[in-house]
Amino acid sequence: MTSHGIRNIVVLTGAGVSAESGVATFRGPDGLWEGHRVEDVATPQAFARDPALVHAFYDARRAKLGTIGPNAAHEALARLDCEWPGKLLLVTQNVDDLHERAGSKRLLHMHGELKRGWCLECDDRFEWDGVMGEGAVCPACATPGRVRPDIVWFGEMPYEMERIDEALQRCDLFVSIGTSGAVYPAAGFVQTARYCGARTLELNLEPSLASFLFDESRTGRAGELVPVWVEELLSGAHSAHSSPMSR
Ligand code: BJW
Repeated sequence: MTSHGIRNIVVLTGAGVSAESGVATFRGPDGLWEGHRVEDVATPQAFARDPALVHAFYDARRAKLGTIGPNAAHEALARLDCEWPGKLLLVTQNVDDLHERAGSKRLLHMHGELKRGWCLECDDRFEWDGVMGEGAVCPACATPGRVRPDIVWFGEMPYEMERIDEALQRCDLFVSIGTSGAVYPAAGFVQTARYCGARTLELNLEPSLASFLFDESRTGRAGELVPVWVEELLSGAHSAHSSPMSR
């Protein structure tokens, strides 16, 4: 066991962790893309109806990655990854690459990645940089026009659910950072972790839809809260474990 009996940690991040890097969140006041709700562009039906629109949405966001960088929250989580001696899994709902650019290694992208493509002709998945657009040619089978962003849209199964579920079942601490708790299955992770006996901590700009499910909620900017929490944890002073809490 490591500090205060915490050994296994699962961290879930959402759009709020990248907000201070200049990435728009989905459901805030700036949560629209050229007048479209995310639910209108992030579905297989939207892609079938208007592939040019959906490609434009993802091409614009992929292009933006080159103009932004990780912030203090990404860096603190990378420090935790490097220094935490127990098990750690960072599950991000984000499709940007800011966690890996900060240095996180024990990371998975449950909603896919902007910098990956998926060929609907041969089912191969591959790295993708730059514009994809409607005419993209699959690097594996050379078919044009059948490549889509490797992103998990509404109604599709998120990646690595089995691995995430196993990690949630064995974790001692579950921490949710910068997510509204509006989208399942990620919004249900806190319940799985609690049910399996983990302590639960939320770090968010404002109380989320799921705040009442957490042992402790701290409100503020991720760039400020996350480095403080990581320092507490690594120095053995983590309050979500050491202070008495009601459930
Ligand atoms: C800050 C901050 C700062 C701001 N510091 N904090 C009815 C009931 C229940 C479920 C369903 C239902 N009908 C359909 C469903 C299922 C559906 C779903 O949940 N829909 C809801 C809308 C109701 N889910 C799915 O379809 C998923 N698949 C699925 O369920 O498969 C079946 C299954 C069965 C059994 C097991 C497992 C699966 C797929 C969901 C795919 C989500 N895809 C998207 C878009 C693609 C990625 C992309 O284009 O980027 O993923 S939607 C969008 O929402 C994106 C995000 O990853 C996701 C979550 O959003 P997030 O990250 O929480 O962002 P926001 O904007 O909502 O919140 C930001 C937060 O940060 C806010 O709280 C701010 O306050 C805070 N913040 N600045 C700290 N500086």
